[in-house]
Amino acid sequence: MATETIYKASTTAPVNIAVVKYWGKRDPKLNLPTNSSLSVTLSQADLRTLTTATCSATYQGEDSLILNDEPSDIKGARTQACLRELRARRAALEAENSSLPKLSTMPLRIVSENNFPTAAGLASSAAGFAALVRAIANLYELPSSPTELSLIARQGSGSACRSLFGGYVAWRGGEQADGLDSKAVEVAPASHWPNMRALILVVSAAKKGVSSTSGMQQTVATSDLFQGRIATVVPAHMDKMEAAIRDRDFPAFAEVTMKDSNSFHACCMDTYPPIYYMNDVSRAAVRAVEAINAAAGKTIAAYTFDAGPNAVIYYLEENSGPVVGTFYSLLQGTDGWKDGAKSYDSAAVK
Ligand code: 2P0
Repeated sequence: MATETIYKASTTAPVNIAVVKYWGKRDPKLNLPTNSSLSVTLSQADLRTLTTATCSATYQGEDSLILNDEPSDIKGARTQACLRELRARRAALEAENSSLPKLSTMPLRIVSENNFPTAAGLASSAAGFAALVRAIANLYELPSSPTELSLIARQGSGSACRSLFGGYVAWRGGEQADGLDSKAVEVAPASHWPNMRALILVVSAAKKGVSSTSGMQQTVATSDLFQGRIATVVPAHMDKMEAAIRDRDFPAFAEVTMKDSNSFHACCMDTYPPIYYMNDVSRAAVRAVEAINAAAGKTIAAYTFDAGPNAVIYYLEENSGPVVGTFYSLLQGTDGWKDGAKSYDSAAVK
């Protein structure tokens, strides 16, 4: 019988690492940012979330979420906002076409897993919310483009809106109070600059001391430096970064990447009380990149750091030898560099 059918859809979503950082909300409820941002999507072969969504009239009780084999909270306001939006879109389709099964009224069961340790200190919320939104959109057969889905994923986690695309992705911050212009767009497909690579150095797998959500709100409320960042620094970085990607100009890409990371961490330190995400090993990684570039006589590596001490080093595949090899040998002598530090070498845009 049709009522016993279990409807099912699966999808994967990649991790993205910003080269112009999102930090600051102008509307915490709708998750609207103070500034635009831009990221590079990492290869799904290395780092991705796989999510399966099912629904059935035979399911009892409420919606449920299993994350990496553990029951997880689905009641959070952010997850609920995504589910509400997806259900409303499905209900609209069902209202237009009465022959469609009423999936919008059925309990959802969502199962999600990462192919990298959640505790690796890598941002998992971006891939997680992107996969959740796309899996349910597929289940509901919504005729939505990645950009339309980015409007929903953004409400789960800001950076998630950028994980609906591969390649080089901008999140246009937008100006409207309703957030309908705050969405992700593709700047260039992966194939445009396919030799981009990312080396991820997991300095610490510990959960971060100050969450991004609360850290960025403290920065918005207390940092004077931040006002300059959103007024002039980020708009200039967005323009330069889009030109660097268009021209496949690695030195320009690298300079903006490193300066934007520095600007973001400077604003964290200018937050009152200050927020320190980078540690001694992070700083040693900065110096190692500087040494690699000095030895090469040109910029062949770029560092960036998110809301934690882990380093992401961007470089081009043809420079793997001097970048990856030298990076490890330079860090070996660093205090705090532990055998436990792990790295993922990922095609950034496959
Ligand atoms: C980014 N980060 O652009 C920046 C750089 C961290 C540093 O996006 O509150 O987890 O869920 O919207 O997306 C981390 O912030 O924050 C982040 P919420 P999210 O990748």
